[in-house]
Amino acid sequence: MTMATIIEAPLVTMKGRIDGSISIPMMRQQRWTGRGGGETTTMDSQRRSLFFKQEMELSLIGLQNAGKTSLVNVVATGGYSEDMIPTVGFNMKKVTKGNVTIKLWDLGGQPRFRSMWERYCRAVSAIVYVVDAADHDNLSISRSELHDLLSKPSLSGIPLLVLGNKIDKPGALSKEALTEQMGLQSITDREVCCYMISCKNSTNIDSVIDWLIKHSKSKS
Ligand SMILES: Nc1nc2c(ncn2[C@@H]2O[C@H](COP(=O)(O)OP(=O)(O)OP(=O)(O)O)[C@@H](O)[C@H]2O)c(=O)[nH]1
Ligand SMILES: [Mg+2]
Repeated sequence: MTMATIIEAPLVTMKGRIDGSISIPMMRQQRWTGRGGGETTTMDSQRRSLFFKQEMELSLIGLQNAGKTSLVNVVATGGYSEDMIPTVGFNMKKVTKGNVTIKLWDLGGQPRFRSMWERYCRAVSAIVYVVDAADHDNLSISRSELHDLLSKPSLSGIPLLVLGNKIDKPGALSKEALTEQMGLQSITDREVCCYMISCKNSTNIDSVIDWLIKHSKSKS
């Protein structure tokens, strides 16, 4: 897997976000002007697209222990650890893949943080919902939290990527079973995609990255 650039943003506070003082654009494009002043006028559209920097924002949500922070780490650096600290509030990381910069809001999944999920999903290009596919006991809670979130009018139409994580574990659900138990077929008001992944073994992480890049480009 290619290495990525990570930029931490410790100055973004939860208070600042909640009171609206930090605005989050859905997508920004920055034109590369080249060294010579006249170069952009002679580029054909295909060449010019190579020099556009694209940026997208995503929110990662799902119950605690699903593997959201592990996913951020594996996408950003390929690194994986068993020894993770539960996310308190949220973390933000920027990951650059080619000419696409992805701003990832990694939200805490404990019950006390779930009420803020909606606020962090409002302006994103896609919602990534992570499920522990081997944790049968918590699937129905995960399903109802997902459907509650998607019922918010502010989030209508935002594409959804559901990731069944931990498929390295014995007893992990198949994609068909996860799709059924999470009620994904009943979601008809937006694009929905599902991959089964393992952060531990890096299974299908490249497919996830491809999906994310594709969705940043389709919005440009
Ligand atoms: N077996 C296995 N364990 C995993 C996998 N991904 C994550 N884990 C483990 O699951 C635990 C929780 O991972 P986190 O990434 O902290 O989960 P989280 O969703 O960020 O949790 P919160 O921050 O509390 O919402 C850690 O012990 C990880 O090592 C995986 O693919 N396979
Ligand atoms: Mg976390």
